[in-house]
Amino acid sequence: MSIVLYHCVSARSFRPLWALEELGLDYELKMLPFPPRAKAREYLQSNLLGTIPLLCDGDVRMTESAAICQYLVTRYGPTPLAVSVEEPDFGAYLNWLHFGEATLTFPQTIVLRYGRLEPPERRLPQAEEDYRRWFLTRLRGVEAVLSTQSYLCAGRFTAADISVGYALMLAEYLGLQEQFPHCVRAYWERLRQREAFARALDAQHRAALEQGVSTVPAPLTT
Ligand SMILES: N[C@@H](CCC(=O)N[C@@H](CS)C(=O)NCC(=O)O)C(=O)O
Repeated sequence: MSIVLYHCVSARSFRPLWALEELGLDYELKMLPFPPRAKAREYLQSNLLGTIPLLCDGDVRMTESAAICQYLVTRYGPTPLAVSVEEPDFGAYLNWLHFGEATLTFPQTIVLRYGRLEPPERRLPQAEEDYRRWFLTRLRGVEAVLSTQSYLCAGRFTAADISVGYALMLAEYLGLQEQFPHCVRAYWERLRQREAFARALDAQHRAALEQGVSTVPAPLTT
């Protein structure tokens, strides 16, 4: 088995895990406690940033979750999960794929860090509130598209939906789902009904138990 994914329960590495399940590929899941930088120091030898995901596929090593999804669906296609250069929605596909991480996930990491992860004396309620609003404002772009279509682009479920879907999953851990616009909430429900999504949840749970790692989702780790 040549694909190895280093993963923490429900962290950004869930994106490639979900993509692997959608593709039906064989892979090895190596579970780490969160954050690995502090709780699995030996991992720094594999990824000096200490972040997850890390995907190893032969000589290929990647550490960006959206890029790994793009790599997997392109490298192991053809699959409807990828949008090809020839399709009219190729640009929209790349835009949503990266929007999921750069625009929708980044502000949530500020909410998480300064609202929960830092010790009480270092928390910043103003930053938490500002970036919560930032995230919800950016969701308007998703709402505009989903008010007229079921998926973000190309008329079908693609890797872009995995990228944005994980941002919505994280938002749920942060208790923001009540503030999702109606069509975004319906979209998120639709995504989580997917069999591959359920398999990914199951795979991370089983692997965590087998490897003696906490099953508490990374965003809820204190
Ligand atoms: N842009 C990267 C971010 C990777 C990242 O920061 N991952 C977080 C988990 S969601 C992490 O490893 N945090 C632990 C740390 O920063 O030490 C991606 O999309 O994969």
